Amino acid sequence: MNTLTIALSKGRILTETMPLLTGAGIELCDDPDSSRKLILETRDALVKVVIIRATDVPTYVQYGAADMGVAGKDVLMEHGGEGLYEVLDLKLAPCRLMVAGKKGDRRRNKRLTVASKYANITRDYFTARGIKAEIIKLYGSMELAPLVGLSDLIVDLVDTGNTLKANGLEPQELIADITSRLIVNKAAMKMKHAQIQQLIDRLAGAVNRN
Ligand code: PRT
Ligand code: MG
Repeated sequence: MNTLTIALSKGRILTETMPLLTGAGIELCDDPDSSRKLILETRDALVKVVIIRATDVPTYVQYGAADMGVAGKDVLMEHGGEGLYEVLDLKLAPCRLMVAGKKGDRRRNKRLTVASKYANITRDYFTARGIKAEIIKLYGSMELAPLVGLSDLIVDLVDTGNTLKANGLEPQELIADITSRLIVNKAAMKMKHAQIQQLIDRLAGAVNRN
């Protein structure tokens, strides 16, 4: 039997994935919320969990540093999906990836600027619609950009819509419905097929019971 490494990110992905892993028979030895370890052992000596930044999960899986991982569809779309399979919709952390702008402001400047941490998705979205847009890459607090004149629009995740509303913004166009997905390294899928398939099946069972 081979070792299996699963990449997860702290925050909502870890919180929401934990019960599914437990349902699939994988239990962590340490409490991930209090532990500062980046590699967590499980009760199964062959299965380890690594804790990394959400946007780094596809990269670890792509290069085989982790065999599998859990990432939001937003993060996967932005990464592009090279070197990995998206094998299961875990139906966790649902939200919408949207274009948003100042409330009531539907003007489209000739030179449109859009701020987002999803630079690739944003570029593809506007290009596909024949709209020339300058993309400004940010790493957080996108909602601020239109308020201080950095951009006309933003592309960001929306759940309740409260964050947009609190900043005088409104959702304007839906780019994609988002949930968390289970991803698997392409080579690992071949080399460790039986083990990985068994875990996928167990997780699928846990998703259906969730
Ligand atoms: O925080 P960090 O920079 O380390 O990484 P991260 O922000 O990528 O991680 P995390 O844990 O915040 O998000 C992980 C994944 O959760 C995302 O990739 C999404 O797939 C998913 N998810 C689901 C969300 C939300 N819902 C969400 N609402 N991620 C972020 N948000 C943020 C959104 O960016 C905005 O700032 O919440 C705010 C909007 O929420 P509402 O309810 O006010 O609309
Ligand atoms: Mg965050």
